[in-house]
Amino acid sequence: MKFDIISVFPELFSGVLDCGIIRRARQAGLVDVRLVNLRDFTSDRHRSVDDRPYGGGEGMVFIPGPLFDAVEFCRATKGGENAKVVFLTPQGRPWTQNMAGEFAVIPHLILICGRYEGVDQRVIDYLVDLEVSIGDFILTGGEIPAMALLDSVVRLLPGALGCGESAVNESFSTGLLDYPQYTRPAEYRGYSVPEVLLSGDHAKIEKWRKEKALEKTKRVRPELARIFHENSSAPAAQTGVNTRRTQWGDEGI
Ligand code: 4FV
Repeated sequence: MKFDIISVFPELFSGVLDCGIIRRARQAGLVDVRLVNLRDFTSDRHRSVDDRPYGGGEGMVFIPGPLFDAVEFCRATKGGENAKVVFLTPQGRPWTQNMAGEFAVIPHLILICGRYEGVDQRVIDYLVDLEVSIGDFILTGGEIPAMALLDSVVRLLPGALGCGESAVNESFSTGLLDYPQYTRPAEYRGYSVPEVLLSGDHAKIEKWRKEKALEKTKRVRPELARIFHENSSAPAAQTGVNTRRTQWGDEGI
């Protein structure tokens, strides 16, 4: 899989690319990430990438030229003619685990990281395939959202997660938040691990984990619990909406 990341601060990505699972996936050739400096596509001696908004108002806006040239460069140099262009913006579609799964099969992604008030609308209308948001809050730039997208996709690439890690049965892939995790020591400062987890009775452990996951989901994300309930109670044919069976089967809540 290929990523081109267009940014005025490509140096921000070094830490993310040179550590942990992403570093390993790059070394294993599972993913190829190229950082593209937007200023390399400017034409004036000030290497300007932004200008004042038409119609007045605060702040600055990315001008279209350098972005169009940078995307065409990415498309031209890596056989990326069918690359998908993604703009990270609070006005985008909320990023989800399902989308990470969908993106993990796209051969080539070009990510545009905005700054300031955003980009000229003609970039969005004529260059961008999808606008994506990582949440209803405002950051200083699109770089951190791009890192979140990259990280959540790369870890789903076959072979990216080592033996100790699994992308199956994790939060959101089951439709629920995760159940509580415990490890040694069984007693810490008087705080003990739930007996059931030390019982070795896997059916009882499975049941306890389901209850805990549901309990947490109902408390923290009631809307997810409602969807989980609808999905697991209504027969597949009737719902027709992501009727994937959860890991807990469908004996309902
Ligand atoms: C953002 C988000 C985000 C908005 C102004 C960059 C900033 C600045 N991107 N999900 N939330 N972007 O806050 O994706 O240009």
